[in-house]
Amino acid sequence: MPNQKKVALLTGVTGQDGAYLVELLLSKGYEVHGIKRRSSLFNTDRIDHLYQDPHEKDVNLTLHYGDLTDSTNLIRIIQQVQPDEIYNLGAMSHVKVSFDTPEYTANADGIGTLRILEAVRLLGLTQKTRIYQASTSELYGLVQAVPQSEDTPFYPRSPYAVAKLYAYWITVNYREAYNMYACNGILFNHESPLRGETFVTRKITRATAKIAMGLQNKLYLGNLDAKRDWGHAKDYVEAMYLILQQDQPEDYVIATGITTTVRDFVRLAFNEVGITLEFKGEGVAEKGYVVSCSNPSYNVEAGTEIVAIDPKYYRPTEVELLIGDPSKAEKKLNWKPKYRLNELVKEMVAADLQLFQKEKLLRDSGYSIKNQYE
Ligand code: NDP
Ligand code: GDR
Repeated sequence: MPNQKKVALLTGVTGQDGAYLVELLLSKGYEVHGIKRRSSLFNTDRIDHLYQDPHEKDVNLTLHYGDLTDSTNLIRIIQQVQPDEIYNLGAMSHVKVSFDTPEYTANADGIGTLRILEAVRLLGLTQKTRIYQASTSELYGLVQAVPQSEDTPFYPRSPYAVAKLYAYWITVNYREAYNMYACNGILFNHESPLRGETFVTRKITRATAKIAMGLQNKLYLGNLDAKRDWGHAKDYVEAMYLILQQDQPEDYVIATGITTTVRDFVRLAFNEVGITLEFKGEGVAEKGYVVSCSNPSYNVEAGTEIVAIDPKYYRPTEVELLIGDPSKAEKKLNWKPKYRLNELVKEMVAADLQLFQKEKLLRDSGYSIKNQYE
């Protein structure tokens, strides 16, 4: 019997979106291949629950070592896997860090996308393999118009966004030049309990849990005025899948259409543990004080300063306002986000409270615990 299963190849399989997308594709009966980087520590935490022993029969998830900066490696894997669909999620995805590593970011996020497209072309797979490119609302950068749609001009504001701009256009160019099914999903910020710890939402929900449990004193943040259109990663990987199932390859904005400040995200998170916060002062001097704590098990006293600004988290050039217009996706993909922001925050805080139970037990039993701040 020939293998009827669709075959998908993911870069960035160990990241937040990779984990949710693998789960979705396995549930749809795909054979899934993922590219992971070699690292000195295990880096498959987010997908370990989906891991299958390669010695077993009917294995549907296979991991390959690789890197977006290595074309020969990509060509070999794509040749071996012969994917029906490639989801290019791999990237140096932290905007602030891209100012520290601009050349590497350009290589992995920009040229890495070219390497995937070229590999598919060189291997003669242009009519077989569909390609999803993880484009981003960071492309809009300095506000030109709101809400931002597929027609809004781009004005990138970081080495990350500039690299992703190249990736966006090379994807469009290969679609037009070689008649490839290659699409950009222009995704606005999406979060989850699996979100990397140094992105602002997860940094906030982790700190909320740790402060409530007495494991941390203060949360240091940068620009509290930035506004983001935050959705749930689970909803957004559905959109990625749908983008590759259409008759025609097109680019889509994926967003909720609602924007919120970082400051309000902080308030929402602390509300989850019964702490009401008030912000005093402006800019660098701005501080968040506990007004009241209604949860006796946490006992965080009124008047305590638990949020403060550290200018080291400011970016040389900031993206102040993002709010997406998802109407094309709603109409053509029949996609709508299922999660609201308050549900997302609730899920993230609950997961982090759970995560730090072990740490609290250890601390309460006299063991010293390591702190990881960012
Ligand atoms: P993560 O940072 O969680 O994951 C990034 C993934 O890329 C990780 O698996 C990482 O591997 C891998 N990676 C990094 N560098 C390389 C490289 N040189 N070669 C191969 N793999 C590499 O990001 P998300 O899951 O949140 O995002 C997925 C994609 O979507 C990214 O491209 C991101 O830029 C983009 N995006 C994300 C949005 C969001 O809000 N989450 C919004 C719009 C776009 P490792 O685990 O080893 O570090
Ligand atoms: P972003 O996400 O840059 O939008 O990129 P991030 O969560 O890092 O920042 C969002 C906003 O919060 C402000 N901010 C802080 N950010 C971080 N990380 N840490 C802080 O302490 C802090 N204080 C305030 C930032 O200045 C910013 O305005 C994410 C990534 O997933 C990208 O890969 C993706 O393309 C975009 O979302 C859409």
